[in-house]
Amino acid sequence: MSTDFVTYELDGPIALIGLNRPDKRNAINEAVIDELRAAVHRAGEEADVGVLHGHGKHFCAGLDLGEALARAAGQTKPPRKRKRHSWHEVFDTIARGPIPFVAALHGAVVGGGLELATAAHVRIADESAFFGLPEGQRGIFVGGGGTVRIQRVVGYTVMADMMLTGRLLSAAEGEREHIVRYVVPTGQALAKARELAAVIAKNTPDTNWRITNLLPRINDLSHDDGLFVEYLNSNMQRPPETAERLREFVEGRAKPLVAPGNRS
Ligand code: 1HE
Repeated sequence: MSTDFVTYELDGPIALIGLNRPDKRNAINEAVIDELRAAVHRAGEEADVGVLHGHGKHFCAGLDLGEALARAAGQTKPPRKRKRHSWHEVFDTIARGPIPFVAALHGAVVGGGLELATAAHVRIADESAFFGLPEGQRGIFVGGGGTVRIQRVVGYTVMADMMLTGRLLSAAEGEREHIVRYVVPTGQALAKARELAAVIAKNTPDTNWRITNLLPRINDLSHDDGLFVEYLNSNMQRPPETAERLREFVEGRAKPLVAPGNRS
């Protein structure tokens, strides 16, 4: 499936989902969100891991400001019925859906682009990447889950600085603030994302689901409630694969863990 604004490719257990509106720097309008929703749902059905990336020179310039202007100028009618914000719904399906997502970031990762990136579980930047929240300069506010998701990643102090002063962070600064966990040379983010996605795809889907769905929810709970939910989780039925994996280790057939200093 490849639509106008979002490309989709299945490579074994990995679904590659690419923002494909390079002439507008992959700015997100409602059509992009609709195509992204379809791609993310499809990936959840047929892949074990998803990779988000952007075509062209930038990952994503955030909200389509032309569409935002039409709304701000009262040219679009308010909805008769209220429903869940489309960005929240789609980004939450990425963050808390059936499969983990890896994001390959380059160029501008700003506003809604950063909100989308932080919905992914593992984030890689190449050296061209920069991060920003220019909502203050545009007279708007984050609305794609950033108040919750970006704030939890970088903390209030960093987010307030980015929003109030318009400060842009380099790839290295993004790594320092936990926006990304890997920085690679320019042009190599997607290759690294595919490599890590292949590693993640080797975990059982059940464990991946617990990592992406249970861990962040427990993070929102009190100490006591967190331990209680962890206890309930440990009593949840496990797939047959779990016993196979444990047997592999007990019978000496599992691959040994290699400490970082000893990798060849
Ligand atoms: C756009 C958008 C956009 C580019 N909406 N059309 N986001 C921003 O405030 C970022 C705005 N964009 C930029 O600052 C720059 O475009 C970039 C730094 C990302 C890239 O610069 P550059 O020199 O490569 O491209 P450009 O020449 O600025 O833009 C190329 C075209 O893309 C141009 O259109 P053209 O018809 O004149 O060719 C731009 O108008 C268009 N374009 N970005 C619409 N964002 C749910 S709340 C989330 C709130 C936010 O996301 S706020 C952040 C908004």
